[in-house]
Amino acid sequence: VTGEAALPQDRVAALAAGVIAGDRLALARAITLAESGLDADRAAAEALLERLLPRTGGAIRLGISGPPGVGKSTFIETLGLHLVAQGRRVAVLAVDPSSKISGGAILGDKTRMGGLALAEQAFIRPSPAGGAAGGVAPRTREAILLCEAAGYDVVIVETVGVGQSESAVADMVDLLVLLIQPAGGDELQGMKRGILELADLVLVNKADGALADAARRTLADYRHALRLLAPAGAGGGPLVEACSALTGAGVAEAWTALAARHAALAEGGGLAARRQAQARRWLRSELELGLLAALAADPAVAAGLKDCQSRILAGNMTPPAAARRLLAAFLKRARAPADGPPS
Ligand SMILES: Nc1nc2c(ncn2[C@@H]2O[C@H](COP(=O)(O)OP(=O)(O)O)[C@@H](O)[C@H]2O)c(=O)[nH]1
Ligand SMILES: [Mg+2]
Repeated sequence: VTGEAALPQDRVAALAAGVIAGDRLALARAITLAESGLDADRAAAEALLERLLPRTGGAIRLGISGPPGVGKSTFIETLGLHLVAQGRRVAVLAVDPSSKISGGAILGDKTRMGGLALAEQAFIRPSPAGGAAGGVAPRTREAILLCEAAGYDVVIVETVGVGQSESAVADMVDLLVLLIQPAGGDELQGMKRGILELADLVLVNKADGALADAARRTLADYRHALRLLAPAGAGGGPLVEACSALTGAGVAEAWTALAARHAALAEGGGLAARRQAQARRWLRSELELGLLAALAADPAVAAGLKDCQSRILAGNMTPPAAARRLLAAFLKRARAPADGPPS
């Protein structure tokens, strides 16, 4: 018996049935369960995911990244409505970097995806980033799987371009779209090469009205720069296109290009390889997180930490020596389960 707080097996089964039936409320509950920090919820979430796993993997997983204000949410609204009109079912996981409370950005996104939010075949889920590295919620990978089990065939993850967010989101999606602003060439200088190399599609957004000319120039600049980075025929760097999320111009074309890339990846075996590599890194990162949490919760480590810190500050001990001592205390306890409480 594993504690009374755990979600009973029949409730997990009911939740799984709701998700499979495409019930959006059940899906929302399942994601909440996956995001919960409670141990009992974690066990239930894992039981739920285990049931649903055979039904996952069928979606095109799309990451949308770019700096705040570039038009990510507007783009997702326009693209999402286009996809829904084609009969697709679209799930959006919008990671809000700013709000752990019910902050304004989520509200802003809701209004910017107002049309999509009303669509029967769409599901929009804002998630607080919760201080996770890269502005991606820690359980976003599980949320993607849950959306797939619920029958969504396109899952879009919106994230904000702050530091490592591109690599974090690139590691959980099939294709990454990087939105950029129409701007002068000096902006390009500051753009990290690594970010461009992660992207499958670089989209100059806001190619409309007064910004149309600037967008054309930016498009040419990026195409030129990327040709230098990834010479033609060398496995292909990202495509570079322009669009207007506001007017919709170029959005359907962007989707056509993305879908073609996805199909080519799937046919050539690249998609399976990419997802397997992601799963391996996911396992390692879960191990690291679990180990760090166990370390932080360990009373022997906690007891030794203060002492070590003051020795380091007093100049009597080096950080590596302190870390080794604390780890030794931790591992000693871990190897002697009889000392600890029964698990
Ligand atoms: N002119 C123009 N404005 C846009 C376009 N896309 C988004 N915007 C505006 O840019 C602002 C930020 O958009 P939003 O989608 O919230 O950006 P996000 O922070 O990247 O999600 C809003 O005022 C949008 O109306 C576009 O294609 N053209
Ligand atoms: Mg947004």
